[in-house]
Amino acid sequence: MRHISRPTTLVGTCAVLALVAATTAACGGGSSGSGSKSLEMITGVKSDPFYITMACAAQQEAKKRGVKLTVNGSAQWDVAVQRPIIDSVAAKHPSGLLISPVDTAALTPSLNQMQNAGTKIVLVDTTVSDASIGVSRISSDNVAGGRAAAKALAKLMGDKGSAIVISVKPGVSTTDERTKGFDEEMKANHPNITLLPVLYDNDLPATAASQIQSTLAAHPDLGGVFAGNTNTAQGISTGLQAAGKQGKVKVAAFDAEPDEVTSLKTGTLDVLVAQDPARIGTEGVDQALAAIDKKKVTASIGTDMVAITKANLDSASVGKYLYKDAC
Ligand code: T6T
Repeated sequence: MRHISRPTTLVGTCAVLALVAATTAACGGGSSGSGSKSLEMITGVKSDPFYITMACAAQQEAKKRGVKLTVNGSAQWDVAVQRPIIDSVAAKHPSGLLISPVDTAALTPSLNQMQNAGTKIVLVDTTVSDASIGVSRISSDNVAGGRAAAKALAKLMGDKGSAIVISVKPGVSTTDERTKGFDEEMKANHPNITLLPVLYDNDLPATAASQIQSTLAAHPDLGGVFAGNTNTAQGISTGLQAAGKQGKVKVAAFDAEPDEVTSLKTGTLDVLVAQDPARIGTEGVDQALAAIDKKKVTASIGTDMVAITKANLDSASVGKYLYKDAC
C-alpha cells in the first residue's frame, strides 16, 4: 500500500485556505476483464446538477476509453428508491459500478452481493461504512468543507449570534461529515456563536423553506445558516426571501448549481463551497477500469473544493467548479 496526498484548495472570502485531503492508495483486485467491459453508474438523485455534472464527465471519460457506461439515478434521496435500482443493475452483472449510495448502512447487503458476484464497485461522492465495499472511494474532503463553511459564516456573522445547520438526513456520509466539520470549527474557534440543533429536510427544498421560517420565528437573533447541500440551499433561499430576511441572515451553502449561483448573485446566499463532481466522475471511470483490468487502483481519492463568493465568482479559476444541469 502506498500513501499519497492531494492538496484540496478552498478559496475563502479573503484568504486562500490550503487543505490537504489525505488520500491512500492500494492495489485492488479485478474481475477477469475478458470479453467486453460494461460500466453502470447509479447516482444519488438523477436530476441533481451535482450528479448530472458527475455523470456527464463519467460518460465522456467512458467514451474516451471505449467503454459503454449506463447512467441511472434515484428520483429522490431515499433508500427505498435506490435499492431496486441497485438490484436491477446487479441482474445485468456489469463489470463495474460507480455508485453514490444514499445511506451509509442500508444498502450494504445489496452492494456486497454485487461485489461478491464480481462487479468492481467504485464509491463516488457518498460512501458506506463497511470498508470492504468498493475498490476505490472518490469524494471531496467533506469535513474540511464543513469547517471552511463555518469559518466563512462566523466571519460574516461578526462572530456572534445564533446559527443553524440544515442538512439532508442522518446516515448520509457526505452531509454528516460536513455537519461534523462545521460543528468542530464553531465549537473550537467561535465560542460566541450559539449553535441551534441540526434540522433535516429529507432533501426537500419546501421542507427547508418552512424549517428556516419557523427557526426565524423562534430565534429572531438567527444570524447564520449552513445549508448542507443544493436542495437545502434552494429551500433556505426561498424561506429567507418569504420572511424578508435575505441578506440579513448570512448563509454558507455546499455546492454550486445554477440556482445557488443566482442566489449568490442576488445576495440571498453568501458563500458556496463548490465541489468538483466532474473530476469525481472521470476518476470513477478510470478506477473502475483499472480494477477490471487488474491494474493499480487508488483506494481513496480526495477531490478539490473551492469557496465561491460574489467577489471571485467571475474569476477564471472558479468557472470550472460551477455545476451544469445538462451535458
Ligand atoms: O452535495 C452533493 C453531494 O455531494 C451530496 O452527497 C448530496 O447532495 C449533493 O448532490 C447536492 O445536492
